[in-house]
Amino acid sequence: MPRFALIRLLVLMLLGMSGTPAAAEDGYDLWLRYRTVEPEWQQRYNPAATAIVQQGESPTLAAARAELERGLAGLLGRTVPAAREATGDGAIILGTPDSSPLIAGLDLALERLGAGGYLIRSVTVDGRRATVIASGSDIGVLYGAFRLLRLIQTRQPIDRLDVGETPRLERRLLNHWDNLDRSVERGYAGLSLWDWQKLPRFRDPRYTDYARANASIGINGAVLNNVNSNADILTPVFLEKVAALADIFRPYGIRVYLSARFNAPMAIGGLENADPLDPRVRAWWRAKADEIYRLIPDFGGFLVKANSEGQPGPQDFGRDHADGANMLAEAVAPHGGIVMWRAFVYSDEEPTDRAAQAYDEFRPLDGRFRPNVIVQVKNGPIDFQPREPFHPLFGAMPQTPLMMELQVTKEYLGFATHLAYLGPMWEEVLDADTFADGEGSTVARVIDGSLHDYAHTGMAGVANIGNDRNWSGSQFDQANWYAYGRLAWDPNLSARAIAEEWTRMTWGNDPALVEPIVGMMMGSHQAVVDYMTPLGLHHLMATGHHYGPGPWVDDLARADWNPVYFHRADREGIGFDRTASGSNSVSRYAPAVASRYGSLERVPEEFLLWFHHVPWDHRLAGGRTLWDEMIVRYSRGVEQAGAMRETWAALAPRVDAQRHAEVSDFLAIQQDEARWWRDASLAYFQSLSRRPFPESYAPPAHDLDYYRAIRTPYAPGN
Ligand code: GCV
Repeated sequence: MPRFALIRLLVLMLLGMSGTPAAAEDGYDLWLRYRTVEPEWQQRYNPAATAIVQQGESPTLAAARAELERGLAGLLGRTVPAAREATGDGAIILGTPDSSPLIAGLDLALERLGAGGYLIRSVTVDGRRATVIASGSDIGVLYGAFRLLRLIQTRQPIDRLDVGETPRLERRLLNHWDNLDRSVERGYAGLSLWDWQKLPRFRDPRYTDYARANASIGINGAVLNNVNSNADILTPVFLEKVAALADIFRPYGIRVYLSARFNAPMAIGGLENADPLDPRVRAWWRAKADEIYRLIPDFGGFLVKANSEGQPGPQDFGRDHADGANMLAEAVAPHGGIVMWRAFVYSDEEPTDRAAQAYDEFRPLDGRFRPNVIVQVKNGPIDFQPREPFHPLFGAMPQTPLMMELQVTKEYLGFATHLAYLGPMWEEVLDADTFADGEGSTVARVIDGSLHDYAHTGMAGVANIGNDRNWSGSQFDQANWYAYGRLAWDPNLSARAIAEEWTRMTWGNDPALVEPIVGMMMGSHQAVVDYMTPLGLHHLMATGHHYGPGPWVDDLARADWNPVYFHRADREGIGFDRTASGSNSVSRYAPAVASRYGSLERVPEEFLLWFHHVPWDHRLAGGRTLWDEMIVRYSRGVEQAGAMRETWAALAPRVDAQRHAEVSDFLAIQQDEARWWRDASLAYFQSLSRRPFPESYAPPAHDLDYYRAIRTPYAPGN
């Protein structure tokens, strides 16, 4: 019997003796479960939560009060009444100085908190002990309410509080790649949440829960439709639906944005061209912006994918990205809107390495964008691969605000069934030093604006949300939504601290639960890298849907769509030479970074094959040959997947049955697919390296033809 099965059996026997675990849950409540705290904590919290005192009224303050009522009722197991005045000890007083005389009287110096910032402090009001949640803005109060609840959810004391926080980034957005027919590009969690057919009349209560979840982590904007966009979203019929969603999200501080199709003036406007310098085209966009703002006064602005993967753009009319972005920026500027112009571009006419193309196209445009344009750059230079070095544009555009785009949905990391917590991957890129302005010029400092004094700052996360009951397609993918929001609030947070916070709120506070779950999460990203693309390999997946391995693929129309283009394996070695002897895309980094990445001796091993073509027998720092090291890493990834399964099996007594079973099944899928990735990849690479497997490492279960013949045409998300 395999070890995990044995553990599971033992656990079930144990359960038989000790009763059943907590009631079934399906994950709908996310990290806002508000399950009742243990009696000793109830006793500690009770005196500090006797009433919820709110003076003044607004939809956002009402949302804050409602969340406190709901959260405290669940956590403390009793109703905490709402009141207008604090009449005894233990009131929670929330509001702004403008709306609450009580808060105005406390003289809290809230001016120093920036937009959305809040203060939670234990105070005495007229001799009575109270906790104040105060902010200069209603939305700050809502963020503070969620924070107080989080303190209780994670079992922190709340009797002597002095917590102040302000989001470090201005725009903290989700990008939904949702189509108007409710399919979701790279979505693994069911259909789009937006039920366009029934909007605007039917306002699904789930929209409010979506807004609550986002507000709880500080997300303040949502781009509702796919960047591969359909111009119909800009027609009056759809704008009414968009306005309905905007109305629902507004109390939660979430503004809506839309992906604009660049040739919309032709597609829905009857114009003959979409040239950004044509006065009729400019007038069309201005009128369209006016129409949108009449319906949605706080509309955030446009996101644009242009001249990339077949999308129309200014280059179709002989213009450049700045011309295109500035035209849209001009249209939304009078209303306070912004344009997020994506730098994910690569051209089929361009013979240079894809890793250099965005840099080569955008860097010369630095300083040419209007002030309300932000250029949106993916974390790495290729395309959300399991691991990429940071994008060389970070640090290279001091006069243009850059925001970072992360992919929360796991297109290249095992869809929703593989457990891969992405916090460590994002932390790695945020901590990377661009050396743009000497040592310490981290990517985090580029995007929080402190390095180049940007007028706008932001982060975008490609959402992993759909209409599955558990929202994200799996219980653990909720952690990626959560971690994304927390890092967008503060890019300096640690991935481990976020994992712990999320675990406590999502699974429970028992250390016997928290430690193993956080341990699994923290090792999970490296495990996926190991069994899919170790040592800097990238873009090895099957075509189209990107499900499963396809390192042998060499027949696609464009060279740089083929895995063989990226790994360049042959009889001699493997890897993409991006140094001066190859594509030289390493030269796009600042000299200190370029010299490190460009040196075979000094390049970090995790990026070895990203930057270098290396002979199979090259010895790595640990003493193994490259070929042997690849086998060790691929195998290590599979072992780690198995270890996660065992860890999880042992947690059965401490986790509700439904969620436990779902995660167990998914981990089994992950282990099988990890083996598939390892075996298929190594069978293929061995056909080129012609080297044996080191002793004690099993060869692939099947021959190469077997893996090459696997077809999965109906894999989701395509
Ligand atoms: C929305 C990758 C994905 C595409 C996606 C594109 C992008 O190529 O596979 O589905 O398109 O990135 O970010 O624009």
